[in-house]
Amino acid sequence: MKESAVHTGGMAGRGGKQGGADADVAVVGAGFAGLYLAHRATTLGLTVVVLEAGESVGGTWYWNRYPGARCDVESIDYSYSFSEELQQEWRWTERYASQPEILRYLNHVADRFDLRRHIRLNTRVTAARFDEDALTWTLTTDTDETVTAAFCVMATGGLSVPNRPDLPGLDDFRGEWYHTARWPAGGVDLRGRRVAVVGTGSTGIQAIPMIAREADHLIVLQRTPNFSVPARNRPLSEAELAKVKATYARRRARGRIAPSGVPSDREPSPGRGVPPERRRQAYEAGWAEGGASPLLRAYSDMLVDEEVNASLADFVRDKIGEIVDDPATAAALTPYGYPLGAKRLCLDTDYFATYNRPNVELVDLRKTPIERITETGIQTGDTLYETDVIVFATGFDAISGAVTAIDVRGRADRSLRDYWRTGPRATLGLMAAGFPNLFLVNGPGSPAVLGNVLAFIEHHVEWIIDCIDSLRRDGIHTIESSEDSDERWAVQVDEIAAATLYPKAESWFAGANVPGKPRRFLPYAAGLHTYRARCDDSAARGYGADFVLDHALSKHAEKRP
Ligand code: N01
Repeated sequence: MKESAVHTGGMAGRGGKQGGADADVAVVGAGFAGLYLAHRATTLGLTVVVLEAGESVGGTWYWNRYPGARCDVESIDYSYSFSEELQQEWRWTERYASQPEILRYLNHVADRFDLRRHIRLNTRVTAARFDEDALTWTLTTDTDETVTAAFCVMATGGLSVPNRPDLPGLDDFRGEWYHTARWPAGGVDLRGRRVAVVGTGSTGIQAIPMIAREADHLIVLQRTPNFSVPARNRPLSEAELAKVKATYARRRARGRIAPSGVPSDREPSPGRGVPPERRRQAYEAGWAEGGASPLLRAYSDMLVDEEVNASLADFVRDKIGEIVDDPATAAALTPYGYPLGAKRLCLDTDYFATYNRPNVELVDLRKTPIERITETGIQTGDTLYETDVIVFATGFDAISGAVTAIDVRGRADRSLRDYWRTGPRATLGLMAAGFPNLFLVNGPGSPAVLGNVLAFIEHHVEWIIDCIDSLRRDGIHTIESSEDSDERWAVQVDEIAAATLYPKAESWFAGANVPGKPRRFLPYAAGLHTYRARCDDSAARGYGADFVLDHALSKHAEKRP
């Protein structure tokens, strides 16, 4: 067993109720959230241990190294805003940063703020158990190391547990297969090889054009066609960056109160009643500009009004027809049956044009589903597609999957997996009943993934650490939600979603992509601005309106002689 680091200072070091713990705060995950948690906590004098399964910091940007991986929110916004010095000194090279560049940035942050001393790499947390006597969390890891802390924060990422389809015969496959979220660090040489990609979500749509350039032959196996719009990625000029940096703080402040966490210069008005020709002009301008926001925010009612949404969906369908040469392939690639944006809108570089290449073939799995994997390829209803490499771009057990992958036990041995069996729920998306002092970053019931995740992460980290700091100053040992408040919040999240077009798609937002996962729309869809105000109000009122404070301690104290 490795020796646990012993920290001084903070709550643990001051010999309070939770004084025997290794740290005040244990953090699971060293991605964007985990790094900022470590920084924010230590700045306030708390001690922190961050446990990370990967061999480097980076979280999702460490694991997702597939060809073409890059962010789909502009780099200047998809980055930390907490440090003016950091945002002034870092230079993003492209409008949408690539995975290697984002990983370099995260490593820079770890060094710049001296965070590595709090982080244990190559350490996967397998279980977390609340000790009702000591009022501490004990985290067990795959290295046999244990860490105890007064507070535990799950910074495990909303998209970190790969969803690999359970296809019969995969073990017999004599070629190689990879999930995009576990792409080998050294890359995969696809030159001269036959490659099959399963899945056409954001990941597949980024990877397919890159793989097509390298592979001898590429077969794309598509179950559901997706809406995708041009990213129009490009290098960022010095002049452009200087302009952003001159007023960066103001831009960030606007992002913090924007519904999607992405700052916008204009407030859209409703599209209903706008003549079709004017709408089309707006869409043409958005298509030319590139990115999701110019189209999704062309009108304020885009995600609530079916008719307005259909006008944009038709526009994108027409574009697909114009780009793809073969009419049958274009038809197979054209999405129908769900509103645009109800699944996350994909951004691409040459995705649809890739199907004009002679070495690329599209298989429509709605007509002939995959039956099995054979020794040499993929067998659908009528054809065996022989291949050397299979790439699964099949997504994630999203939002709740990384937390339930850990055996989390709260009061009276309550299992989080069991508690969430009928659907993940957590008050304000931050805490689940029976799990005192356990916080979730971007958990179910928070905006989670509906916009600029960086803005959501920074908000959660600040709220959580400020909460811990406030409890510490007030001498409160535990905070937790109740089943009633979890359910009330989940109902509110459902009601908000029901007023939008989101539930009209079968998506991972509601767990639809993982067989057996309970269906419940997980993200809070009323926007970051509303959510932030609600969380701030809870804090301003001392947390007691939403959470139970010190309950464990008093209950425990009553039992004491
Ligand atoms: O996953 P997805 P993703 N047989 O679930 C198909 C973020 N992200 O990794 O739609 C055949 O969207 C599935 O088909 P269907 C971003 O938030 C961000 O692409 O279920 N096919 C679908 O086509 C994104 O939304 C960036 O019918 C199967 C695909 O696999 C989220 O990650 C980049 C199948 C999965 O699509 C997830 O995107 C990339 C099966 N058994 C990703 N199972 C950035 O730019 C699944 N599929 C930041």
